[in-house]
This record gives sequence, C-alpha cells and structure tokens, in this order.
Amino acid sequence: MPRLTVEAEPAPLCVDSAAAALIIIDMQRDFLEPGGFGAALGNDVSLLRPAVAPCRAMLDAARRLGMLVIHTREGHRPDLSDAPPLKVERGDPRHRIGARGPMGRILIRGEPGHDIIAELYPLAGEPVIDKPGKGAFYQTDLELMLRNRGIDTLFVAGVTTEVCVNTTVREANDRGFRCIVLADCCASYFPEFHRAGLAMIKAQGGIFGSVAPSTPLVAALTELAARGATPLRAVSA
Ligand code: C5J
Repeated sequence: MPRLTVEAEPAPLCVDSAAAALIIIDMQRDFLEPGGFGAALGNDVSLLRPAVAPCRAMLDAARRLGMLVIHTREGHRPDLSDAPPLKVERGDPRHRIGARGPMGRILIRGEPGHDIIAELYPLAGEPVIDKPGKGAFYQTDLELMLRNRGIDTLFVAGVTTEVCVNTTVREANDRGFRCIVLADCCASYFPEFHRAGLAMIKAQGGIFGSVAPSTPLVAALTELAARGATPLRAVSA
C-alpha cells in the first residue's frame, strides 16, 4: 500500500494514499473574482489569489497519482428554496444572494459566478459537490461518497479558511475523517482569520485535524506517481 509521511502539525502523519482524497472547497468565481459574492460583501477578493497556484500544483499532483479529487461549490437553487431566509436577507439588498451582478445572479447554481475558476476547473469524472451551506457534509452526499470509496483522510484546500474550510473540517472530524489542511492552499479575506483558522484546527493536539504545507506533499505525491504507485483501491465493477 503506498504510504506517505506528511510533515504536519501538530505531529507528522503516516497516510495511506489509497485511502486519501483531495477536497478543494469553493474555489468559485463568486469568491475569487470581482463582482461576485465575496466582493458584494465588501471584501478584497485579490487576497484569495495566493492560494490558486499551490492548489493547482496539488491538484496536478493528485491527478497524476489518480487520487480522488472532489470539488465543492457553495450556492443555491434559482428559486432560493434551499436558502435559509436569514442567509439571504443579510447585507445590502442590491448585493444579496440571488441579486443580479456582473457574473449573473449571486451564488446561484448555473450562473457564471457560481462556477469554479478556470485554473482549477474540474475534469470529467471528478465529483463536484453542490452545497447549500458552509460545510461540505451538510445536506450533501459527500460522506456517502467517501465511505463508498474507503476514504479516511482528506487533504483540504480552498476558501475561505475560517468559513467553509473550517466548517467542513469540523464536520469531517466529527464523522471520523482525518483532515490535513494545506495551509498555503487556503486563504481568507482576513489574513488574521486565516492564521487563527489554521491555529484552531491544529491546537490541543490537533483537535479538529492537522495543518501542513503543500510543497513537500506535492513532491511526495509526484515521487509516488513516478514510481508507478496507484492509490486507487480496487472497486468491483
Ligand atoms: C463564505 C466560503 N465565505 N466558501 N464561504 O461565505 O467560505
């Protein structure tokens, strides 16, 4: 079984790559590009850009190895029937969820802004989880998908560190999945929240999970792929 040592905090981990998946949270135009949901909330969306290149390197490495890659998108049905009124009613009515913006209706499934940024666009066959909330397990089939494939470890990337990344990690932790959050593959509109979000995960012996830099992991995955290791567990046809 191809095993990896991950130099994570609070402690190094030994991971069975066949039981690991990469999950990329909400790298959507609505959060990363001007005119979307993130900008409508008054944020400087350029603060999320530094996570894109490390995410791409990690995505390429995972794909080379054949590791399961899962993408998530936060968003709602066009009729907003899956959006809690409290969430919709927050903020300036001109820029609320469902309002029209330069990338279509804000945070609505099927609109250009809801889509994943071009640099990290999913390949055919990579599951995309559409989630109505911050956590990727809430009202989705993510848990079923992971259990069916024997996944016990998640490499977590995406935005924003303290919102959808943290919520997903906490949900995963409660369900018994080990999370390794890739620090440089995550970002926040608030640099101090990014730092605090990572610190909260790895504190107290890794109370929600672990935190690691992506570069050594990308190198390790690349080496595994070069050795011809296949991380995919056999699944019956
Ligand atoms: C936010 C997210 N920030 N993907 N969503 O509302 O973190």
